[in-house]
Amino acid sequence: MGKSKDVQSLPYSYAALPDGPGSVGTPSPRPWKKLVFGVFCGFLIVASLVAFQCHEASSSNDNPHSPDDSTLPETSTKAVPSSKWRPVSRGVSAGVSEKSNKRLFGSSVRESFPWNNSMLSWQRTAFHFQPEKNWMNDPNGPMYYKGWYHFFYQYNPYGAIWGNVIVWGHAVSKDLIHWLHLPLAMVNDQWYDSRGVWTGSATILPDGQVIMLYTGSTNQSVQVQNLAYPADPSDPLLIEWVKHPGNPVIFPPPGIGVRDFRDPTTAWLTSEGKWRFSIGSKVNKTGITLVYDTMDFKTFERVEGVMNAVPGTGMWECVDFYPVSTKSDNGLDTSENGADVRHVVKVSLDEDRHDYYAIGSYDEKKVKFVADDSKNDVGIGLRYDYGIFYASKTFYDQRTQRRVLWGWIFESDSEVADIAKGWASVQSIPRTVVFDRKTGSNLLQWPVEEVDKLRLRSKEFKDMRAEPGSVVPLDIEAATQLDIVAEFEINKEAFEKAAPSNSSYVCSTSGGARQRGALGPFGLLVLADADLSEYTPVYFYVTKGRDGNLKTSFCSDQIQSSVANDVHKHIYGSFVPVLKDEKLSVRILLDHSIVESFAQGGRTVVTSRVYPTRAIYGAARLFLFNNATDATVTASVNVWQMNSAFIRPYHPDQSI
Ligand code: DQQ
Repeated sequence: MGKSKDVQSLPYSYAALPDGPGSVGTPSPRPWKKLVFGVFCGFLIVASLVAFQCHEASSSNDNPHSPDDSTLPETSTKAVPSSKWRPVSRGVSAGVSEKSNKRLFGSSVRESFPWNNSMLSWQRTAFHFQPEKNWMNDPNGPMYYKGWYHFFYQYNPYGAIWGNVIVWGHAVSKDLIHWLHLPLAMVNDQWYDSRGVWTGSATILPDGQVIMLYTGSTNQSVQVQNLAYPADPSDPLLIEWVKHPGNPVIFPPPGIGVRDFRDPTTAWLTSEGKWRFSIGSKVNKTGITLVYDTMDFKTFERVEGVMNAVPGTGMWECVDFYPVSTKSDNGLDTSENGADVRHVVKVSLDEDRHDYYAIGSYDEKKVKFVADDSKNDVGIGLRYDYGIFYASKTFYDQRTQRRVLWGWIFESDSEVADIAKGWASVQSIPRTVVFDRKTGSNLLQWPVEEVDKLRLRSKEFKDMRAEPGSVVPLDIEAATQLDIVAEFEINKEAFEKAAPSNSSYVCSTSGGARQRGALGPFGLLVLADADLSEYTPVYFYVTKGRDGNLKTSFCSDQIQSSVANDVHKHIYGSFVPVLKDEKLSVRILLDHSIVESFAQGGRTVVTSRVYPTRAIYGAARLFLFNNATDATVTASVNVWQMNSAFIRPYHPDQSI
């Protein structure tokens, strides 16, 4: 019927490439349905909330489209602004960027929230990878070997903070979801890694041999590169590791700071048969990739110059370099090159703890990477994730011909709370990474398909209509372990009526989900309690430019996520490309304190950590919301309850 059809002819800001699937086929129109009972209930809630808002509405409303009668209430405890937090100096003094949570300072926030055991226990995730206890950070050396996925990670065996010492934890899985914890793979038992067995990558040679290259922080805190091998390559679990007797194999070269030389990549083959890899560094404020060649992983030759450099970006940690296919969604082995291949360089910026990537060309002869779009060069443009996601690493999964991405999701609560709960950090759901053949300018990330095996019962809410300023409860049995897939459409009249504007919408600074505009925000409230004293909106916000084109932002707002005063409360997000004829779509993996959200098939991803105190266990609820002033939103939402994954220690006598 009318409204869905209207949506198809809207002036999108992004045009599909001529042969892109975005330009063929049209979404089948959905008939408008009568209001469901839930919507009616929603209006009742809205009515009460609007009344509530009379007292609570923010007075700092400077958006001409935004009356201060937001549907969404403000929690009674104000968020502590980021300026009230200062870093803990532990990482920096050890020659690496700040790894721990910032600490609150200022007298007004000295007293932390009275967290109790039940609140803290609830935060532990059910299907994201975590060690049994203590601190974890970067993913290291992921690979598929003899029928097992191997995952290594930076780990403090002595506590829930970065420091003491960092060694390599190790776990294996048949499906990237259920994990067996193995003994530590490598500990700091040599002078060249006594201050830390830091990040590294695996390379599988054509004969099946595994080479692990990693950074050691020496007894003098010099960053050197080392080799390790499986002690018994016939053991599919690779339980024992030996360090190369000739370690360290590479020292910081002249002109490079001894604490600015870390995290070797997986090696790739050149056409001359040499193995090549990169190590991140910086010169003054310019982030750089140093390159080394080797024939035999015994002697190494520094390639003059750098593969790429971007001024002003600072130290590049955890560089990743890999090819993507422009013709297929299959992943490519790291050594692939040639026609229909683009290359990706990813860096983890020490300065702001975000992972940035660029797509471009790699010239093997000149040993140079050039980004396709210099404005979106590495470190200044696209990010994997606009929330919390750092020190990531991909590997080529030869079992399924896909490239899989892991990222470290750190905490955004206080270190005191981490110590109380006995653990800190989770890993992202492993994500497949492919080149977006529709836009031609970004990657797509998507949870590996094995995640779907955790789906239990589902409940579908079709064609839910959310009027401007409404909150609609989605009646599900429980709301803490969910896989949510939702699509949204806005009525065409609202687009036409919306006043064009030059002002841009920026998730982090435009007021969050309570700030109303003509065409947004709308989306879902996750981890909400029935009274909406706590809630986390994951939402779209559409604006109309002076050229008449629409621009869409995708955001996740932590401001009202918890009444606790000692957790970070940011608004994350970014622009998301929406092609002609595409509906707005999102998939959210909600797993206790982690909310991982993928918009438009994974073009823009936002991961956040959330620490509610009331919207937990059976009290957690899910709502559809539309806080736009003019747009009417039609949403279809499918919600699966998610099973817990088995993530437990391996016992040597168990059969595998
Ligand atoms: N983490 C490791 C370093 C790396 C950093 C130390 C990134 O090798 O640069 O734990 O988070």
